[in-house]
Amino acid sequence: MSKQYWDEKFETMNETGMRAFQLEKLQGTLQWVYDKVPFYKNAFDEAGVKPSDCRKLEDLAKFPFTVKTVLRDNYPFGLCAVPMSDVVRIHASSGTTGKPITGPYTAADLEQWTECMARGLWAQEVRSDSVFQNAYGMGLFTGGLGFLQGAMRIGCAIVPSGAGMTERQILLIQDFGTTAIGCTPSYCLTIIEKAEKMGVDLSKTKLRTGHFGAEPWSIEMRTDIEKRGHIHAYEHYGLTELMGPGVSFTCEYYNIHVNEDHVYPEIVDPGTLEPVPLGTEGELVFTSLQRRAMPVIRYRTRDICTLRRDKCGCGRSLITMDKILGRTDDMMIISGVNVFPSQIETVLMEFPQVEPLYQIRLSKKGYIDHITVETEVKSEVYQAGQKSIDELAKKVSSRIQQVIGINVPVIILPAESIERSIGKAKRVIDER
Ligand code: DLL
Repeated sequence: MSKQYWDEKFETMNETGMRAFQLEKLQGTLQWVYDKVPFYKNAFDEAGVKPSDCRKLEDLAKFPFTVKTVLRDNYPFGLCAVPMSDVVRIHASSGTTGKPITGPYTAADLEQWTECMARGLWAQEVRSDSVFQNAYGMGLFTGGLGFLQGAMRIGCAIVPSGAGMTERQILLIQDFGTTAIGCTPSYCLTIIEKAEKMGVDLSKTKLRTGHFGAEPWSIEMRTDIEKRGHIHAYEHYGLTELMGPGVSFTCEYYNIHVNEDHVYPEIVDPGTLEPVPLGTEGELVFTSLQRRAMPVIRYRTRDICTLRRDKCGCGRSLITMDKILGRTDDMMIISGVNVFPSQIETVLMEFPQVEPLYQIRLSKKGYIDHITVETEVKSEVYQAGQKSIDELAKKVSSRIQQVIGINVPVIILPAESIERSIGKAKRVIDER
């Protein structure tokens, strides 16, 4: 029988032990950035704090936040704490606006990242006899190589298919006996849809698990993927600024465990920026505990989330985070109501006739912001004619009104009109 945990010591450490470990690493990291990175020295001095002021974990709240613009302003290596001779890899996030965010790693940073990835994949049934099809984008994006390293560490057979060429992905699943696939959830849906069109029954293949992440997705979408793909859908969360994927992972109970011996999480109220108690929703903030090339201190992720320290059936004591509700950047304020795309997705997915292919279009009519939801539906609805299309659109719209409290016109688009995702799906089209 194979071991239950990849790294039992840390995955099942009691809270007192974990906090002591975190404090020691945190003190070391604060001193490291203070000594090595002028930006942090200035920021700490300005805030009137010294690394030695951090005597308990709660003292971290005295230290200033780091925000994305700081990373952009210091592009490419202004926040790097080691000489280039100690850097062995540089990743970057594509970033939709402006310059990318860089992620340099020392050899030790890479090693830790690999361990975090192996830990997550192991918790998700990946073993040395697995065939892992890695359909994350390979390259500067941290997804591809992050999953490659973790799967390599476990020693499974890796199929580095990369993102795209969907028909070929399906052939590989069939011919290579893929048991596990890694990609974004929206790309998995693209693959499932293509398999259905090709008449390939995925339940007849060896595929059993999916390892999804890099974008928000609702529980309803996860259920849809599990049903249509005949797999257990696991999740990974992470960001380039911290290491990439490997920050947290789901166990068999769908709880998202944070690798809190490597990253220290906090939730702050996005308005007041004060830390909030466990169980309260807010903005997720992370401090790296062990990285050397580019640690981040109190990095505001803009991801909206809740942390919990509930007992999990898997036996891991690592703190858990809820599914990400969305990013503060993606939050729309419609008629004074805060709405995240994932909330709209949840309502859409209540309707079995609706495909998980949708877009939210924001436009301006005069001074007023206007929102419409465009979605594709199952072929039966199109075949039944315009009347049933209109009826469905009305029903979905009134359900959105009921659940979210705003009037959102729903437009049913002809089949194949929404672009299929191979990476992170673009849900919001802002024409304002
Ligand atoms: O997306 C790293 C990653 C790759 C994670 C593969 C998981 C799997 P970035 O491109 O820097 O890094 O984007 C980071 O993506 O702040 C979240 O807003 C979002 N994100 C990542 N994972 C999830 C998830 C990678 N599981 C940003 N659920 C983050 C919701 C996610 N959002």
